[in-house]
Amino acid sequence: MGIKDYLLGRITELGTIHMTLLDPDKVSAREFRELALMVQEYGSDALMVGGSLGISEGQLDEYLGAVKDSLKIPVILFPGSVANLSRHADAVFFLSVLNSADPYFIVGAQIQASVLLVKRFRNLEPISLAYIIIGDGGAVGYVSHARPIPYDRDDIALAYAYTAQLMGFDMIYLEAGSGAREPVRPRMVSRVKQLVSKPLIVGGGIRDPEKAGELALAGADAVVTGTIIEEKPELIKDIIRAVHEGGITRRR
Ligand code: 1GP
Repeated sequence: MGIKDYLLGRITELGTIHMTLLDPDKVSAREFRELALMVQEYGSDALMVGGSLGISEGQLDEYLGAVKDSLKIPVILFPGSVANLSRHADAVFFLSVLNSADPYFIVGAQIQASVLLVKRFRNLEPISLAYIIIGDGGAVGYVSHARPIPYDRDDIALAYAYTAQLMGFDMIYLEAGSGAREPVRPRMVSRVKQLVSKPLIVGGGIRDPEKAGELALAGADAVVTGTIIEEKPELIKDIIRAVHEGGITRRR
């Protein structure tokens, strides 16, 4: 089974899945391995690997090569640039920053990456992803020249998300930015979810089980956490549980 089908299957089963983002620029190879195995044990549904700055292909190969054989959950690359590809992953979010003001981040990097995917990384399953930057935007918003959508403009987020669906993206990601002071608001998630049927991923600034559960209840198909596992790993088990419980409750 492909990775996209695995994710869709888990979403059907659980309502909302949890994905863990690990940024190789923020942790050592040993910490990366420990954290990856820990979230797998606690029931996170997939590992996303990437970051906006400071990651090379060689580093990705080293980090992923050391843990891949011990992981049963899929590894999905979440690239900050065309240099962030590795044959040791299972899939890649082929992402377009839809609300960037610079065409390079909407389609320019993607045409460069497409050639690499065809010629060098044929084992990576591409999953097309409309990446929509909200609120704070964080490093990714800055680096990708995004014009972040204000936290309270559900109407604009909905317009972007519906556009993404019409354009045929596999999945849609509402991103407040890694380490954002405030996550995407549940009201925005529920408004988007009312009109958009493609899987909706939400991440950025989620630091506790309550907020994670709220976003699942509001309609997120996947909740992503990254920073919290580096800062307070003791919370991650409850966050994963809250996401799954929120999803199951929503579907009742
Ligand atoms: C960033 O949405 C992810 O791309 C995760 O954000 O690091 O704030 O959890 P955090």
